[in-house]
Parts: sequence; C-alpha cells; structure tokens
Amino acid sequence: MRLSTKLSGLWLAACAIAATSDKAVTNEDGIRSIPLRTHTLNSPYLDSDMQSRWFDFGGNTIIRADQYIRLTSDRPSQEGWLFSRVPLTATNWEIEVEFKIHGSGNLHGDGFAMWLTKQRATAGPVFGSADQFEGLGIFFDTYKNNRPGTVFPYVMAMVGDGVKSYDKSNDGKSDEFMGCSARGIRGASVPTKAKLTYFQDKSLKLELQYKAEDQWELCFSTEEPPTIPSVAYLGFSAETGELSDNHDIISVNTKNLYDTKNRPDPSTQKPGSGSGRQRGKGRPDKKKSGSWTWFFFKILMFVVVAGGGYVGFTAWRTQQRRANRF
Ligand SMILES: [Ca+2]
Repeated sequence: MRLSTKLSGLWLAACAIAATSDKAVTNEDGIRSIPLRTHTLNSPYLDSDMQSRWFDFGGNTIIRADQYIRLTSDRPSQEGWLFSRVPLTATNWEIEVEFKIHGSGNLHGDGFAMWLTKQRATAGPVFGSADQFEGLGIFFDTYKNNRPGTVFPYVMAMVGDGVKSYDKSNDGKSDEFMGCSARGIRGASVPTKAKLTYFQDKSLKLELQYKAEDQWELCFSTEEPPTIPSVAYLGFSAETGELSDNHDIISVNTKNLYDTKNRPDPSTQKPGSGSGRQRGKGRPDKKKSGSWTWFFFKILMFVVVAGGGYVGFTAWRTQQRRANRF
C-alpha cells in the first residue's frame, strides 16, 4: 500500500514533467519557448458560458466562433476592442497574431492597433482605443491621412508615455518609433500575420507575413527596445470613420521565451535563486541545473519502470496463486 501510494505520487510528478517538456520547444539558437495560455486566443474563442476566460471584448466587436473576432465591420463609424484580462508579466516573449483586413470599398480605413499598455479596455480615438496611453502601440494604418511620400498600408510602432497624444492627422509621423510600408497586407491572398518578439533590454523585432505563406518580412528590429510597463495588457482595437473595412483577429499565440545560451533558465531554478539578469556573467548555473534535472528525471523513470515491474510481478504472482488453487 505504502509503495503504491509513493508510486502514484511519482507517476503524477513524471506526468507533470512530461506535460511541461511536451509544450516547451528549444530552437537552434537556444531560445526556449513555452506557450502562454493567458495571452493566447484561438477559435472558438468562447467557452460554454459564451465568455472568454482570459480576454474581454467591447465596442462593436463581434465574434464568429468558427472564424474570427471582428473588431469593426465594413461600416462607417465603428470601433471595437479586445484586451487581455491579466497583464503580460513575462520578461521575454513572442506574440504571433493572425489578422485579416478586408472590405468591399475602393477606399478603406482606418486600420487596427496592437497594444501592450498600462491601459486596457477603454474605447478612444487611436484606432478605437484610448489616447495618451503608456506603453507600446503598433498601428496597422490602412488610410493615409497625411504622410507624403510614404506607401500605405503603413505599420508603425509608437511608444507612449501616458502624456503625449497620437497625431492622427499626420499618421503619427512625429512620434514614430520604427515602422515599415506593407503594401499588400490588406486583402492579401495568404493568411496575414504579425510576429512581435521582445527580449527585455536586448531587442524588439516585428515581422510580417503577407507575401507568401511561411515567409516573414522584417518590418523593424532594434537592439534598443523601449521599456514595456511592468504591468502591460495585450490588446487589439480598430476603428472606421467615413471609410470602413472589416478588421478581423483570427488568432493570438503568445509564448514565454528563455535564452538558454545567455541566461539561466528560470523554469529550472528554485524561486528566488536568481533574477535571470546575469548578462555578462556567462552561463554559470545553466549546465549544472540542467544536468541535475536530467539526473533526477532518469532516477524518476527508473523508479517508475522498476515500480511498474514490481506491481506487474505481484499481480502475476497473485494470479499464479489463484490458479494453483484449482
Ligand atoms: Ca491614418
């Protein structure tokens, strides 16, 4: 009895380890990624109570469970938003969004925004969300108000300090952090996606997919990233004015990133044993903690296999005894 209790405990532990390692992926650059359920949204978007556990919706947003979250429909004067309920607290992350901008008119607007801001879930004049925001806004601007010489749609990042306003009449030019033209991102024949990758104090990169599937165009990349507020919500919003479009979010997939080559991996550390900010110190603990985890795992698997063998043997012996009675 005692042995079987211990075994079931060990089995649960082994299952937990298996489940974690199943989701985590390490690429050839040593970047380990773990999906972040709290900031991920996929069809059918809603649970059985017609709610989303991790996201709120508002304004003119409508949801078609098998297809999209439509921030605005192709009608004038619409605005809608979608915001995470909990802040994104990961140090390093990747957010991949599939979206679709489409409509029937020859002229169309105004575009949509992706947010990582202190503010959340508040309608306003910046692509349907609040102005004077604090944090990062990325605008997929499909209507050129006034930027002579710039090809639209134009994708640009703005870092808000909570005070300055977005200059809509000049498409935010004076406060542009970085950006790129993306002709063809509206009404593309392939699924359109944006991938934003952030390593705190190290880099920020935006890539776009709209020319061909599985082909990412670099929009911008910097090694001097802005500071994202420690409490920042992930959101999307859109608006239409006189001109309109459908602005659809198809999916949002967010991952926690760990640089296993340059920093200790927090998931293999005990709480409080390191802040993960040991740049320049090389990689003192990673190998050690990794091999200890592996060592522990091997012992665990041995116990599980040996235990399973023992249980099987006991069952076989009991059966033999029963058989001997006849
Ligand atoms: Ca504009």
